[in-house]
Amino acid sequence: MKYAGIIFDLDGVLCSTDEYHYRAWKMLTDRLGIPFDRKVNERLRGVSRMESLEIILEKSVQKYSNEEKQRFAEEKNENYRKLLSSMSSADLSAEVVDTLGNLRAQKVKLAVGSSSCNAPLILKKLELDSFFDAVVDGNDIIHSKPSPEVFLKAAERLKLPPSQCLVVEDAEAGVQAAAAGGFDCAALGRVQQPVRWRMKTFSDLLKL
Ligand code: B16
Ligand code: MG
Repeated sequence: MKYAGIIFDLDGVLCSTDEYHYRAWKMLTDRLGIPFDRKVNERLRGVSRMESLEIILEKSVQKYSNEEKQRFAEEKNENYRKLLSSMSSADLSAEVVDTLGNLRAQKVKLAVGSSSCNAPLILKKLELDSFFDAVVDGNDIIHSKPSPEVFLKAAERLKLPPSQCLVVEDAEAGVQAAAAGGFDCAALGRVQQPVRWRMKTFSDLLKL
């Protein structure tokens, strides 16, 4: 492993909560009669809750007040947390568990860099809450991805410069954030932008 530290995105990288985000927004948009599909959902990856709502409302004929938007964001989050309620360590794939264990054995410092305010709850459910050397999430930052803030804070907590850390992402916003912070990035999934590494599967990290 050529990197001293790895900063993992959470939703869509360590676990499949990206699907729950989609379903939670879909419940809200169906109720409001706003068109919402997986194509729009791709734009929400890595983006904060309120910014996600603004993207969704681009397709709304009706205009809403800030108070209404606040309530919609809360409703989506309630939907999301209900979907998270049955989550457990069984939702972590064996591949992720084995790969994290292997990296830890190689003494690579490991962090989470997520835009989600629900990251502490998810890590607890996955029984990963005391596994990482650092966790930076939506509660710790002012600017969501594509700002590099979340990754810069994670690197700082690992006591490593960005040049020695790899960011692992599934989102265009996350890849942009990594580049803006001076990090190499490994991308999972349908990311279109150029990245240093393209992963087919999580354990590809062990080939770097
Ligand atoms: P919450 P990540 C991001 O997490 C999700 O990709 C994005 O879809 C979501 O809107 C954002 O967290 C905020 O999440 O509503 O739980 O605070 O991919 O950066 O781990
Ligand atoms: Mg993600």
